[in-house]
Amino acid sequence: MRNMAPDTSPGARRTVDSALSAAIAHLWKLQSPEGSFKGDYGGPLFMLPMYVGTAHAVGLEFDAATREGMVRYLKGVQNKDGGFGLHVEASSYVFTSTLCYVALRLLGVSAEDPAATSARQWIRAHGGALTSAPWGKFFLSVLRLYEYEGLDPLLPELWLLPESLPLHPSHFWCHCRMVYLPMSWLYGKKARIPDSPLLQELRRELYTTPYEQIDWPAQRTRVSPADAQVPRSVLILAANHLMGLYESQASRRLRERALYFVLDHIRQEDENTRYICIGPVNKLLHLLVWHFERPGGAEERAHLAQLPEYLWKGPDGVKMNGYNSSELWDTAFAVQAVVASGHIQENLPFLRSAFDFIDRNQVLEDTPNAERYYRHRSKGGWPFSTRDHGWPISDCTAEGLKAALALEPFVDSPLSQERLTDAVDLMLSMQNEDGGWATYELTRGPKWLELLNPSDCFSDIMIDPSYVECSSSCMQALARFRERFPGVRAKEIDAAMKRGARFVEKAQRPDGSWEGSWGICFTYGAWFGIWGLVAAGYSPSHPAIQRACDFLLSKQNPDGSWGETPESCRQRRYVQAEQGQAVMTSWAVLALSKAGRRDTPEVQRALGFLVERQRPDGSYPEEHIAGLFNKTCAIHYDHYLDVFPLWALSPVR
Ligand code: LAN
Repeated sequence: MRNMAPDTSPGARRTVDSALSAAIAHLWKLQSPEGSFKGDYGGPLFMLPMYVGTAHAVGLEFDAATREGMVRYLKGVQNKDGGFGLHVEASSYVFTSTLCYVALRLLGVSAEDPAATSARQWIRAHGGALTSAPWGKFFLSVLRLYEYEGLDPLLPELWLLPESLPLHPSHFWCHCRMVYLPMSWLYGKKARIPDSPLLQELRRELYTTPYEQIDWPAQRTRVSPADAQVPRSVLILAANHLMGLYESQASRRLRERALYFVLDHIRQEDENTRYICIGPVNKLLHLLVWHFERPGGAEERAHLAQLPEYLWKGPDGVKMNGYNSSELWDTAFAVQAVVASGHIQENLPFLRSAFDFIDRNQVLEDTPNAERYYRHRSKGGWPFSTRDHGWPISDCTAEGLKAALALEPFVDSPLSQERLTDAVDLMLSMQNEDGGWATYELTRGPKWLELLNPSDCFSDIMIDPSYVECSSSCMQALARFRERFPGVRAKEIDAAMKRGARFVEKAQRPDGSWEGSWGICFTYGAWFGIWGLVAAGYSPSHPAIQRACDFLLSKQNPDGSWGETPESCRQRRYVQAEQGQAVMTSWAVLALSKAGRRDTPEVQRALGFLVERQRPDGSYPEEHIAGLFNKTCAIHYDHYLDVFPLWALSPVR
């Protein structure tokens, strides 16, 4: 048996302490001049090819270095079988294989290039582009590489339905709503780019039958098993059939009215976000919309000006980031980690500059005509990236508030009580009836709307339900605020905390775990679950917390580490990585430490793993991807390795 007693000898302590100092020194080297942390936010493999396709559609040429960087990136993420995954660690999908193939060809790679040849072989062996998940077929239609009759209808008229119907898009999760908004405009117009010799070649390359002979309507229900992550329900099959009938005799006047309505909402989103848009996909689709609606006009030019915001140049090439940045989120965590380390005085200039970033990026007002454009209020919130982006998120608001409060004693002009209270009011306004918090808005639609998920490859995109992560962050922030301002919103906060705790307890599985939705997966969930309950006043001896610790300990590797893969989220059960991961180990350490187990041999062993893993310069070697969305798509958070081990090594209690 190994000696499990905690090693608290002076030598061992120094190791943790020196690792901590090295991690802090390394972190500040990455701070941007604005005080924030900006990083690579790649991972999904449908974004860059959509970017390239959009650029081609609007006639935007890349300089040689960018083009070469994109090709290098795409070739680097190609799977051994020739295809491309939904994300960098996934098996090949027809959706992303087709789009990446098209992107390579549009970027000037010849059809005979080995990367193109193997991708084409994989695509053709899987039925060609005809079996791609619908977003791929949609994009190909705009590029004239697929026919609109081969798509299930994306009716702009849905927006004209009575708003009281759950089917009205205003009830959808904002990301879903804002992607299908411009899609419905482009579909309603059957917009597509002019033909060209290259497109003719691509139409031959992507299909196993001659393009002219394809029975397009018959392709609507076809999807490769490689792409079909979410089986189509009877409800969506029926809905698509009905919408197909409608589309064949749609009234032109109604279509015009619907398109007018949709375009107005597109314009409002552009203005609210300074042409950044809520996410990467609707950003590209809006650019396409304006390109077709008013070629060369002011809107298209404004969109083009913000387009490079989404590009990331890394050592592996040029990719599209999954958001305009993850700056606020990363900066808020970095601040909290360093404050938890206790190394505050010697790091004041860095912390102050991070504080200024947080200060400058709080959203100070609601969007104009919020109700009309189905927007929740915004005042007081923090977004995931920057104020310009403008969409506050419950947990980003919470983490922004926590960071601002943590720095309050150390800055010259802390945030006013009024601004802090605005953040609290926003969080209170976002608590759902079930006691939990969703991402950007209140839950607006019933659960059964998920049966209408038309994407095949993303799960849980239709509504914005309560999540353990968002709920925990909000509860932690409310608890911190209550400590600081005991008399302010006291009754409301007390009630919110009780309801929040009930939600978090209910979300816990019988085995003591929480399923994470935005990080991988159960270690991420455990961190939020335990921290949320402790914020609500649960003691470490509470059975829910004990169960959570037991679950974590049952998954610890012999070397003290934890490690999961994206399969944990997709399969919704703990899937061990082949070796320990520093980020997941850190989440587990943070969870167990908050549960009063810092001094146990298990946690000490985990700290030993983190110390061992660290490079002499305080950084950590690359490891598995750790972020995720919609159960199936992983996304890379560049600074998680710089922040979470640092936080875990800190004497947090
Ligand atoms: C994000 C990024 C941030 C993330 C957190 C704040 C970390 C999370 O706690 C709440 C959800 C949120 C805001 C989130 C939701 C889904 C996003 C927007 C993304 C993962 C970034 C990209 C992704 C978006 C949906 C990608 C486009 C694809 C669709 C299926 C619409």
